[in-house]
Amino acid sequence: MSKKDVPGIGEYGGPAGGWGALQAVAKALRGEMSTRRTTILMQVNQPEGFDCPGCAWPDPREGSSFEFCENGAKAVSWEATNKRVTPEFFAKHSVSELWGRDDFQLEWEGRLTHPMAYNPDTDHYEPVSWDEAFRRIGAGLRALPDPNMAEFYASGRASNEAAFLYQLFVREYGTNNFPDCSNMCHEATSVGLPQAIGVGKGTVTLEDFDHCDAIFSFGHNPGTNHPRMLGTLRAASLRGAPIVVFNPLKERSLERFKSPQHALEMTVGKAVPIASHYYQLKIGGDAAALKGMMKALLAMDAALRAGGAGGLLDRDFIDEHTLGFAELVADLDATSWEEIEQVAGLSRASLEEAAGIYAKAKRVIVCYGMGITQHRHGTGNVQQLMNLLLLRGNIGREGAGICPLRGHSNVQGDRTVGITEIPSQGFLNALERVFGIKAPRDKGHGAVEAIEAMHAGRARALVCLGGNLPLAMPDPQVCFEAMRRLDLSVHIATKLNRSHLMVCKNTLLLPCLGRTELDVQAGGPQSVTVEDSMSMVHASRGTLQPASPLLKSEPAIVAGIAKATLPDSKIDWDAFIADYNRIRNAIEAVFPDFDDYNERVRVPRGFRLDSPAARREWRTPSGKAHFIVFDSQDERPLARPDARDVLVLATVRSHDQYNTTIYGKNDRYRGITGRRDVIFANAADLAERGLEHGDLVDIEAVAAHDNASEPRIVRNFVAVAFDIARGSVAAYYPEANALVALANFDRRSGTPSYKSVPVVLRRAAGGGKASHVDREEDAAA
Ligand SMILES: Nc1nc2c(c(=O)[nH]1)N[C@H]1C(S)=C(S)[C@@H](COP(=O)(O)OP(=O)(O)OC[C@H]3O[C@@H](n4cnc5c(=O)[nH]c(N)nc54)[C@H](O)[C@@H]3O)O[C@H]1N2
Ligand SMILES: Nc1nc2c(c(=O)[nH]1)N[C@H]1C(S)=C(S)[C@@H](COP(=O)(O)OP(=O)(O)OC[C@H]3O[C@@H](n4cnc5c(=O)[nH]c(N)nc54)[C@H](O)[C@@H]3O)O[C@H]1N2
Ligand SMILES: [Mo]
Repeated sequence: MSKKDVPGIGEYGGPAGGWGALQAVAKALRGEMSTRRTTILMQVNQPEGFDCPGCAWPDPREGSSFEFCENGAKAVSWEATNKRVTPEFFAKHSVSELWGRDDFQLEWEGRLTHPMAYNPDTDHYEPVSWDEAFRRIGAGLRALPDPNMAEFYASGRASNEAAFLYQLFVREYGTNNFPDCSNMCHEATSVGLPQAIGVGKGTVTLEDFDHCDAIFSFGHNPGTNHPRMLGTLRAASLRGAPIVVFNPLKERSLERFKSPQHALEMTVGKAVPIASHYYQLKIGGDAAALKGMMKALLAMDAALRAGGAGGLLDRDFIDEHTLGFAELVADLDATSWEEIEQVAGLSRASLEEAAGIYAKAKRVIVCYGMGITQHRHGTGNVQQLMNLLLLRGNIGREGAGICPLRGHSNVQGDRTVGITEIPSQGFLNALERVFGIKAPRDKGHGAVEAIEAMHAGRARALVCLGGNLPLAMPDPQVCFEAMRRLDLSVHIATKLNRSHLMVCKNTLLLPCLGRTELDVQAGGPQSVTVEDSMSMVHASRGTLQPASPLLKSEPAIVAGIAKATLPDSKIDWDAFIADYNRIRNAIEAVFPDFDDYNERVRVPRGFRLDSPAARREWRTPSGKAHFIVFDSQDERPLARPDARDVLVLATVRSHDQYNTTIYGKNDRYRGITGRRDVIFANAADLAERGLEHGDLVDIEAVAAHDNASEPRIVRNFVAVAFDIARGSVAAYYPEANALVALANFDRRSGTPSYKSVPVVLRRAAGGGKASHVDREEDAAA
């Protein structure tokens, strides 16, 4: 069957960006906002405006006055929509009825307007006053015999101010149970990098991209997930800097890009190529590929030195700044090329070629995303990237360093201000000193542990500062049940999502202001602050009239819960809410890096938090940077020993989604229209199984150590022949989450192995081909 014969599946011939992106912006806006409100797009990522609630890519220091992208426009219009979910809506629709709708339809209904409480007798959400909502939450939390029986989730949109107050309240209440979206995302970075270089964040600035001689990109899809990065990659490509991509899928935005910000390119010009080299390694092949590159480097270095020339490793840097080089060399010597080629799915010649590009470049930046972290050995993967950089001293100097592409727009800031289940003792001491509270010292729960505790009845209450926890986590079978077993669940949210429908005895839904909206408190209009992927902290101030007069800001809701839960609190919550400058002063009192916070954040574009590693100061116990050996090269998942014809599945994002938020059912750059029930596979892998493009297939997970009582199967997905490495398949998150076992995560960081699920494909029980497609539901483009 040819591609065009399957409904909703075709071929996208163009570059990333281009007119398609502009059309998509126009369409997203038409669908959601009045014309008056669309002018707010002019304020996205401007010094006087608000931070885009999309990705965490930084804003340029100067220049572009129109810093938003297609997917930023979708994120903004989705929040600034004219549609409303009112008490009348909930009176009309029971929770059971709403459960029958899909995730797209739930959020599409619009913004929440009123605090609501679930009534189990009627199966409806009913309006409550804020005071009553806070009273119920306070009573529920106080009723627990142990504060460690409550879980406090945070998604990465919350501002520094909201997140700081949240952790302050929770620690005064008495627990470090902070499952957060970082646990599912860059935790492998937060754990892996401090061991290697003493900080858990990236070390480069946006300006470094202007000076680097080569960029290596591992496992991220910028055209969809951080589109403003394409402008940066485009500039590097035009300068002639090689861009070397390691990705099992051919992602269009990594191949070529037509910038909507450049008129000539749009009208007559050609698209700019992005990748100079595109290596389609197997899913789970990164550690092997990196070991291959490093092995090749060592060989080249030895050959040069044998010939009397200086080598190509930075020996001075290695001697002065690092430990562990000899162990790394021993590990690379012990790793055979056969193994490397087999696991990576790349030839020795191509890895030597990549190593040659690396060796030739004086200054190298390595960028990476979820294709690196969401594996059984995600932490090990991150550390291999760092090893590669350390070999030539590619850190702590202009144009060189590591660049993790962070997820949510303020996920990095939330961590900085204390959302973590493993707080340092120094930080807890500071909280005690500044606020006179007694901070809990035990390690708290991360996301996997929180779900396990809820499922086992050890945790009885859950508060969610945003997000969609049970949909974002693996194993919906377990997560959904865990939610329903609680005594108290509280959701602070902008829009209705499925987690709100997993109700328990006492469930409250609290509507909050979004980034785009005016936040007026007793002391006047307030700004909040956020930190981007490159540690730049800046202010964000919304300007739109709130979606409902009843909305409260996230900091105000946290303060309301705190006052109702802790009548003897040592903290003056009302003073914090009247003027957020006071929250920032408190942050400054706890974290020395934030000195003069209120002054420095008023400068357009804000200030950069110090990164010692970027100055070659290593805050590790030894005071050195560390090469860290990963004594396998196999990050691939373990399949059940009896499983045959196993493929490795990565769950990925489409172009029309923001995590569990589905804007529409298209994935333009991958040629998909109006559907999400697809699995991308290599045509040869399909043929080997007697399948072809367009067939309906069932996908069964066959992970080892999975103790599911029922087989994990999703049914009737459409097989799509795609340019993807042999042995690798991909499907969308969250639809494919039913295949991911909660037990399969990186033991070092707790990050679920969303990108490495061993699966088998079978013709669907009923057989057949893809037929219809849900066209009416593609709200975006
Ligand atoms: N519009 C939009 N923007 C977003 C988001 C969104 O959903 N929508 N989400 C935000 C969040 S929270 C995050 S964390 C980021 C996510 O941004 P990304 O990290 O780009 O996220 P994914 O879509 O999961 O894509 C991962 C990429 O990894 C590749 N990959 C899969 N397995 C492997 C592997 O084993 N090795 C390698 N080298 N590559 C692999 C896939 O082919 C894909 O191109 O984006 C943020 N920005
Ligand atoms: N299979 C698979 N699963 C994954 C991943 C994957 O690649 N594959 N990626 C993982 C990653 S990287 C992440 S970060 C997680 C994401 O997990 P989460 O952060 O929990 O999920 P989101 O989908 O971003 O949350 C969306 C909801 O946030 C609420 N919201 C939106 N804006 C605001 C706001 O301003 N304030 C408040 N209070 N609420 C708001 C809305 O109600 C919306 O429904 O998912 C993880 N899950
Ligand atoms: Mo993320």
